[in-house]
Amino acid sequence: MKTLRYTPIPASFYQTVRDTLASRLPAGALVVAHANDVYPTNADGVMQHHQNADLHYLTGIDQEETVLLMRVGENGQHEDTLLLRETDERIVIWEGARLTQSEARDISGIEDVRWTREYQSLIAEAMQSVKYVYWERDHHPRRYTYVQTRNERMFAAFQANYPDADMRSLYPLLSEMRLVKGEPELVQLRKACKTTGEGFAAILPHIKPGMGEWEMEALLSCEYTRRRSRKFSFLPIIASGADTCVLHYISNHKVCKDGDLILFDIGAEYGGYAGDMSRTVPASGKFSPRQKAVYEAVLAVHRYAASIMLPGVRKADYERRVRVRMAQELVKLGLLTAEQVRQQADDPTCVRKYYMHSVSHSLGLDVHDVCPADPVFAVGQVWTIEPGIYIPEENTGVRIETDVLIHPDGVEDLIPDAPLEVADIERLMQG
Ligand SMILES: [Mn+2]
Repeated sequence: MKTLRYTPIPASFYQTVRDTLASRLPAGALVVAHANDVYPTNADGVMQHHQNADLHYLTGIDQEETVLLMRVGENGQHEDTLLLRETDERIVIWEGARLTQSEARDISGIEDVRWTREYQSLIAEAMQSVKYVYWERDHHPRRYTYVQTRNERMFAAFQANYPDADMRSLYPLLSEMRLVKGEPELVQLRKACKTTGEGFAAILPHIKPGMGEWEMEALLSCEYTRRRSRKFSFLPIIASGADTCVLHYISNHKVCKDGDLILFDIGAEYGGYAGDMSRTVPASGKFSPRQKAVYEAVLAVHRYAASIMLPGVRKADYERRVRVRMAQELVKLGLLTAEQVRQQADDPTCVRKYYMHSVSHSLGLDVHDVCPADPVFAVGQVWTIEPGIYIPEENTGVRIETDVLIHPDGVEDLIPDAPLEVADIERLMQG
């Protein structure tokens, strides 16, 4: 595809996704999903476009102002229409090529591709026979924003025009579908994860005391971009010294010092899919005995978590068991007393003093991907595993994070190229 940096998923996958969605919708349903807006900065500036994940999942089209309309009939039959931003010579000269109708057809597998100016008339025509309207909504449990998305704005405009329409959300269905990854999605995710780990391993030998966190960010950006990633999958955290204990540190402005730990929480995107990895390394290339003890404790908890992430396990129970394991390590490190832990034997929430986040989130088109209220692990799901111990009084924070795919008998590490063991990290940094 001449306009894409990445190799796209075959159109047959998106056709299957739409078939599955339609088979779960009642006859008489209309599906509406809009692209995300291009967000403004100031003056005539804009941010890099980031596609709506549901629209990407249903069509593969990564372009602003795109709309998917699906009309569902009996027995899961469906007629799909894709609306594209009309391209013209002026747009080609100033912004570069946009998808032609035939390119969009090839990517999405949708035969009926039109320009967006037909949107209102197509909606009006559909509404003569439609019984239910399933709109793209985002009900992620941790979503919080003042900004109205394009889908929300179009939803409000639609409701003003059709106040009696039976409006429903696509979110429950799509989040259930997106949680289990299809084979073609795994190709993209593997590439995102491989890029994330390989890029990190490539810069590790160059890290020395006196280096700026921003310089490490620059090296990583180079390694990711040359592997055809279009951006970091989230703002990279490169935190040295005391800031290893700041969970969402992103200013990356300090110079790392001899004796510091450096915590990387980084990811490359590929084809819209996100990698997400954390590693903690000593600036000097050698862990101090205490740093090594904390590191080994986090690694032990990481191994334990990976060993109990099995199909059929409730995530809430998994998180609780990881806290039980973490409590043992915190006692060994002298951070909690055995007595404190004994009082909360079933669920030692006292670990939150040093380990305050959860251990896993799902991963896919979004870094914190779709997640039902009470998820149960299943084959084909992709999760992070990221325990951490943060001791501000010692300027010591360690997080170790891998991305894993759940198989029937256990998990597969999707980032095998980034070192995990103390000896491997030290060898790579000193070599
Ligand atoms: Mn993560």
